[in-house]
Amino acid sequence: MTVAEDPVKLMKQQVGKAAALRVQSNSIVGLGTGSTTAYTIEYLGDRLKSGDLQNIVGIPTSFQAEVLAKQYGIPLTTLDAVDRIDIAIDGADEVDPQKNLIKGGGAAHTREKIVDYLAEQFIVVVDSSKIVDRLGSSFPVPVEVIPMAISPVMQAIKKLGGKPELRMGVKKAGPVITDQGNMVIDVRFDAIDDPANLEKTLNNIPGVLENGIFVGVTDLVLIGEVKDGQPSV
Ligand code: ABF
Repeated sequence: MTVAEDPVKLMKQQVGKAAALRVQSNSIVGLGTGSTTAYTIEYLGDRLKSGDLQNIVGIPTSFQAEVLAKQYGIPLTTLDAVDRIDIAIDGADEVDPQKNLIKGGGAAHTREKIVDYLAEQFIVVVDSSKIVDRLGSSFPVPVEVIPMAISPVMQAIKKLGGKPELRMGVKKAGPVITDQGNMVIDVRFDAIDDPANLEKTLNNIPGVLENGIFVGVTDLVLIGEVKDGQPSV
């Protein structure tokens, strides 16, 4: 008996593959984090193996992306060794009509923002559930915070009208720790009318390293969806 493939998984594979097909040989590629971008990384490895793609190097946006890239045979480099990033491909948690994003569900938004903003072309790969009319509708804003500043940062966020919650690990055994050794506060806002201003305001709070609001940086959004049980991009 054949087991039907999960349509959501198939859709993530399709949209991740569609992004990978946009990478040209001799490129420096920002490698994003998350389950959708994982398929992009896998397919870039397949293209290298088949000879369809030559001579690319990746800049990972997280330890997870680094491990996947090594697993699929993508050579890696660092920002010290390159003078440009040709294309970055990454996931997102929310995308608004202006292509502004909330990212950071994977607690990787600090390195993602560095790489994604440097890229000549930044492509976002999402499933249709991530598309919103206004940021903050369904996903909180992740804020990476230096551990010693958790309490004052939470107080400052409450004064802004946010509802902060320290992100705990899978079994709530303790807080999530980022690749930088910091913690993440997830902040719900009733309405984010000016994401550009909120991004700056949050990052100006002493103790905040970076938040997951990405404004005016996305060049292309590839949206996967499942129609009649079939994935499409
Ligand atoms: C990462 O990908 C995060 O910024 C974002 O939260 C996540 C989305 O992951 P998925 O593709 O698994 O939905 O870039």
